[in-house]
Parts: sequence; structure tokens; C-alpha cells
Amino acid sequence: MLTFYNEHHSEHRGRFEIFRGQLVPCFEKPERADLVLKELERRRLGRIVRPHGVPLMSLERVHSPRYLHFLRSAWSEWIALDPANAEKDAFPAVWPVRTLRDDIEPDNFCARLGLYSMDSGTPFTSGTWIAAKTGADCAVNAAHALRLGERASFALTRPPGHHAGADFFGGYCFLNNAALAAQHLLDDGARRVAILDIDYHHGNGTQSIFYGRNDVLFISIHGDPKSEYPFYLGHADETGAGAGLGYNMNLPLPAGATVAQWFAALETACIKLASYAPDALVVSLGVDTFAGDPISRFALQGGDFLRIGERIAHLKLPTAFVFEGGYAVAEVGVNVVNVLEGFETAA
Ligand code: OKP
Ligand code: ZN
Repeated sequence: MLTFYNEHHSEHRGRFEIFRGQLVPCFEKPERADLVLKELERRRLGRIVRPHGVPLMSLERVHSPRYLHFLRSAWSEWIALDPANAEKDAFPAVWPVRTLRDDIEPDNFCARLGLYSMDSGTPFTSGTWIAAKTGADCAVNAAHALRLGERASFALTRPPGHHAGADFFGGYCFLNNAALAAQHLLDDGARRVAILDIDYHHGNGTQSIFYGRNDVLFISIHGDPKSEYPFYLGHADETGAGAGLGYNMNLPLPAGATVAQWFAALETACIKLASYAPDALVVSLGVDTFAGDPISRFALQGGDFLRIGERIAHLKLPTAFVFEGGYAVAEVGVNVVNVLEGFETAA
């Protein structure tokens, strides 16, 4: 397993998020990636390298130029409003909901912060752009490693990516790392790619990016959006549109679903993946399906993550794992590395 890691991730360090009407410390914090790195090193699961920086043009394959421009300039515009803002994170507070126009970009920074976001739980900080960009570098490098003949690679990135759409951030995500990895595989010669998203939360950003396309099959197992974030996408009847019809599969499970239910969904996903026969697989690897996760409600135990890796290895596909969620900090390293080790053992 070849891992791509960039220490700049730690510059994205949100202070607080709004949770049930209160400011609470961010669940998505630098320690998450640090602890995965430590466990990877401890268990000697292969080389860990720093990625090459990819050109912004690679990001434009997935994200709109004006959204990327916004992300790059947001922090300096935030502190231009008031120098004291340097000590505060930026939070959106207004959105162009139904009946309001989203086709005209306002000059007002707070209005643009809302235009380019989907929730108020995702603080924008001084280091957000550098962390997101170097995280995307990891993902594209991990995809490229497959093209160079690696059987498997791991992008050890944060912030996560699967909620970010072509032109919006949210759900702790800014750049869609898994989508960028899949698009890079296609741009480098793959004909068909699949993305398997096993994070607890539905990967609404990834789904929306590829919804009308048949060159990327997207499959997600997640908490039912009727009760779980991101609420407004991830239902079973979302199967793709136009040329993409049949290339999107959602497997929502009720919050509180059993381990057996979860693995039955994984089996359904794997059968579909095998019939699609992609040239490569990208796995959005969230471990917030763990029983002890503070913001999620599935029941997986540490050992179950070994079985996930084994099952994915049996697909016999070149596979790039991309780190997403997982907020039980004490166990996040073991749970992530269990998936990777399960894969390596069975590969
Ligand atoms: C990101 B990833 C807790 C409420 C939920 C958004 C959750 C984003 C999860 N404050 N806020 O999919 O793990
Ligand atoms: Zn998640």
C-alpha cells in the first residue's frame, strides 16, 4: 500500500462548529490524520510519501473555476472585512434557497460564502485552502499511482471531500478528493471507474458530480438521509440521470442498523461493482460507521474493518483509498489501518 500524506492538512484547524444550537469544538480535527499516520507507521503498511503538487487545471476537471477562485481568495477577503477576523473562523449565515437567484455572484463576501456552501457546520479557516489543496494533491497522486502499476494506494487527507460539489463546500469538505481521483484515472486513460463510498454519511457531492455520467459508477452505503446528514440527498430512488441512468446506487440503512445489515449492503455493492467491471476503484473510506463514533449511528467494531478490506480486495481491482470521516479519535487509526491491512492480506 503506497500512502500519500501532506502535513499541511494540520493548517485546517477549525475552532468551533455549531451543533444543536451550541458552539462545540470541531469534530473534524488534525489529530484524526496524525493518528492514522502513526498507526500506519507502527504497522509498517508500506511507503508513505509526500505528493507532487497538481496544477489547478486538474481541480477544474471537477470544480468550477469561480468556486476555486473563491476558495483561494476567501481567507484574505474575510480578514479584509476586519483585521480582527484573523482570530475568527468564517461561517456562512445566508443561502440562496428556492426562489432566490444563484446565477449572479454577489460582491458581498458573506453572500458569496453562502452561495458556495451548503451548511454552517464547516468553518473556513486561515489554512483551509492549503490543507484542501494538498489533500487533493494526495488524492490525485494516489490515483496516478494506480496508473503506474500499484495495486493499491491510500490518500491520507483531511479535510474530507465527499460532501463537496462542483461549486460548493459543506459537511467539513471543500475539494472532492474522491471525485478528483476518479476523474484523474479517466483523464489518464481508464475507460470506466467506480467509486464506493462507505462513510456513514451519503457522499452527496460525489453523487452530484457524476450523476449524469456513465463513465463513473457511484455506490454509497450510508445512514438514511431522512434522519442523517446530509438530509437532502442519498435516497434509494436516485439512480442517475440521462446517460448516467443506472450508474448511481444508494444503499441507505436506518440509523441503528446492525453489522449484519451493513455487510449485506456491502455485498450488494460488491456484486454491482463486479458486474460494472471498472478499470479501477476509488474507495471513499470513512470509518464513522464505527459503533463509538460521536456523530453517527451504525455499529461496526474494530475487527469488522479488517473484513471490509478483505471483501474489497476480492474485487481484484486497482484500488485507491481516500480518507473521509471517522470522529472517534482514539480508534480512528486502528479502524482505518484495519481496512488497509485487511485489503493487503487478502490481495
Ligand atoms: C462529514 B463526513 C454534527 C452534525 C453533522 C456534518 C457532518 C459531516 C460529516 N455537528 N455535521 O461525511 O464524515
Ligand atoms: Zn461521514
